[in-house]
Amino acid sequence: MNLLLDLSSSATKHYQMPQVLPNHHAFYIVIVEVTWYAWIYTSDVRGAGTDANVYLVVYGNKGKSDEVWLDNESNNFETGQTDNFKIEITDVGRPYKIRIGHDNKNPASAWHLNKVCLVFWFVSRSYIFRQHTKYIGRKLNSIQLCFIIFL
Ligand SMILES: [Ca+2]
Repeated sequence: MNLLLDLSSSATKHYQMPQVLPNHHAFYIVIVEVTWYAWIYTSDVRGAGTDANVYLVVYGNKGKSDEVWLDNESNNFETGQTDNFKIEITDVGRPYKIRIGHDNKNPASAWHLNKVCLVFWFVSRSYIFRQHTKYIGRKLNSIQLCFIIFL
């Protein structure tokens, strides 16, 4: 199934106010946002969980998203825990890479990430980004604060 063909029927379209060019021709900029679910799997190893604020950036064949901060009312990203977020991002096309990291805030900020699963809700298509080799943040004085993970 072609992912790109399905976007138009599932996307939310936002229309900005019309812009007027010097020659008085008006045009509209259409920003298409797409809904994904992001499943974040924190590793089940000692000290894996974090209380820092976590963000996600998705890179696809049509571009990259803004940073999306992942938060809800739960204590997220605890050891062995899976957290699910619904995110609305610009249409990046088919994902091939993500950047996921945190702001190193709060004492227990070190984080050991197992994997990220992005699910395109409309066609139940999923992409799994695996990362389970190291910590980021305030552990062993790691200065790395994000993972860049390819499919
Ligand atoms: Ca936490």
